[in-house]
Amino acid sequence: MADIYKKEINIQSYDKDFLVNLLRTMVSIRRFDENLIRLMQEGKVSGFYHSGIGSEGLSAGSINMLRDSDVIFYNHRGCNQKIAKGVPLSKLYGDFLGTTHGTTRGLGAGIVHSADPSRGVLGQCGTIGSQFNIVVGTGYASKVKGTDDVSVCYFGDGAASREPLHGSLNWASIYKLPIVYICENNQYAISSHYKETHGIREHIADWAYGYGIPNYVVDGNDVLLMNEITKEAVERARRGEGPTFIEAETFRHRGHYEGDPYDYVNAEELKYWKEQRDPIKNFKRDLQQAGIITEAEIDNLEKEIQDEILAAIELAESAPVPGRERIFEGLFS
Ligand SMILES: Cc1ncc(C[n+]2csc(CCOP(=O)(O)OP(=O)(O)O)c2C)c(N)n1
Repeated sequence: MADIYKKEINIQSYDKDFLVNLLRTMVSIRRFDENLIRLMQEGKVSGFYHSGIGSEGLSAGSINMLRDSDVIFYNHRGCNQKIAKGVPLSKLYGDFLGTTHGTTRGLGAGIVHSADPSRGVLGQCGTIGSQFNIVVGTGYASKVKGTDDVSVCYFGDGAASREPLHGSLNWASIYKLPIVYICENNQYAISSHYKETHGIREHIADWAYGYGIPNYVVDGNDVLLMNEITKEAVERARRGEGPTFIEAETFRHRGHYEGDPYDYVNAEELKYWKEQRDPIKNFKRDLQQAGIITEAEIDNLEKEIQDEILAAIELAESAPVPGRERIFEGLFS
């Protein structure tokens, strides 16, 4: 059975800049998302969008220790992860607006195809769970090249019900690959609760136990706890000791996609996660209670981030859409 990860967190033992940076990342992620939804409502962005509001702590806490040469495979709710890995906000907006400012320079990226190899963001696949196969390749490449680069693979509870997870865990275990598996368990895959669709004993992380991989369940909305567990897993991978499986518990504040009525979720439960378990609200409270940051400093940070976002949107929007000469770009004859 998976271990429930617990650690005494003394907020005073962290450096103030480190803590404020975590808060900055979380707030940037949320404001990015809210402003993107606004652009959708204004008719400027079309297609499906899977909002990551509610799980900012999970992404911010598990990426800040990574280097550019460490690779992440984000999931379809993964703007959170791309922002935490340092992909510029304007480039992500460019991907949604379809302009040449985007990471794919307007070739139709949306949420699942943006890529920024210089920061270890290699892109994604349309079918959920495809990253389980690819991460074995990047993990193996680190081993063959003799680097200590780590690959971090994000996926939802729904994706975890797909069979490629098992092949991936088996290989990662046999070859002691430097991979950190992070299951973002927000409990639902579209409208199915994970307990209805998984043959697990209790936790999804229990599966990794069967492959001899250290496995933990953690409160993914506690950014510092998330940071501690991932740091341990990343250090372990860098030392050549192999993969770790982290199941991070969270909840999405919005429906599966923008437009989903979200009526399959109990209203009281949703209210509880929004009011009691919001990662940003709770972290702000902890920082203030510990005397690390004042309300005025938080207000300034919020304003700075909103200005940054508006400037990013303007930059992305003012770029042109790609011309038809790009249509064959990237195709082989
Ligand atoms: C192989 C495959 N099956 C189904 C889909 C359609 N689909 C996209 S997201 C999704 C639910 C994923 O749930 P989960 O992994 O729990 O992530 P969450 O949306 O809850 O964050 C499904 C069924 C897909 N993209 N690929």
